[in-house]
Amino acid sequence: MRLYDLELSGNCYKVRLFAALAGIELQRVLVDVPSGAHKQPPFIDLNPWGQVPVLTDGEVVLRDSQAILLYLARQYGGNQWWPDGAAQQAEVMQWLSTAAGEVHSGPNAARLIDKFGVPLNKERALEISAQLLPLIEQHLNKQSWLALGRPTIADCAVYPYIALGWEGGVTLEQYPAIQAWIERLMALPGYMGMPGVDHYHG
Ligand SMILES: N[C@@H](CCC(=O)N[C@@H](CS)C(=O)NCC(=O)O)C(=O)O
Repeated sequence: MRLYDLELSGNCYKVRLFAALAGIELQRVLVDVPSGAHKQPPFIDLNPWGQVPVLTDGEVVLRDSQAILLYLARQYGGNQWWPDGAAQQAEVMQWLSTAAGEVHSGPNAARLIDKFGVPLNKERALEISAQLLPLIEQHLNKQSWLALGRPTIADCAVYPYIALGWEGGVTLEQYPAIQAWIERLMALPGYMGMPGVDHYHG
C-alpha cells in the first residue's frame, strides 16, 4: 500500500498517525508539493484534484484523508476503529465531517495563511475556530474520546489541525479538556507525531 505523502501536511499526517496506531504498514511516496509535482503527471493522473494524501492499494486509488481513514480502518484496522452499527458509524462520521468542515476552514486555514502564505481570509478562519473549539471542549469535558468512548478514526481526523492550530495563532490555553485529550492521544501505543504537534500549547 502506498501513501502519497507530504511531511508538513496535517491531512497526510492523519493517515500516517492512524496507520501507526493500528499497526498498518504503508509505503510512503513523498510528493514534491513545493515544486508543483502534485499538479502534474504522474500524480495528477492518480488524483485530478491535485492534492495529497492519496492512497493506493492494488486497484484501489483514494483521495481525501477522511475517506482514506475509513478505508484503512474498515479494511485493515478492525471494529475497534470503525464500528459495525449504523448509529455508531454515524457517530464517528459526524467527526469526520467536522474534520473536513470546520477544522479545515478554521485552524487549518489559519495555519495555511501564517505558515505557508496561502491567501485565505484570516479573520474568517479565526472566527470559525473560535466557534469550534468551545464545542469540542464541551464535548471532551464529558468524554475522553470524540466518539464511542474509545479512540477511533474520529480522533485521528480531528486531532492534527487542532494541535497544529497554534501555527496559525489558534491556541489552546483556554481549552484544558482539549489539551488533556491531546495528551491521551499522545500516550496511545504506536503514536507518532509530526513537526509542530508537540507544541500544541503554543
Ligand atoms: N479534503 C482533502 C484536502 C487535501 C488537501 O487540502 N491537501 C493539501 C495538503 S494538506 C494539498 O494537497 N494542497 C495543495 C493544493 O491544494 O494545491 C483531505 O482531507 O485530504
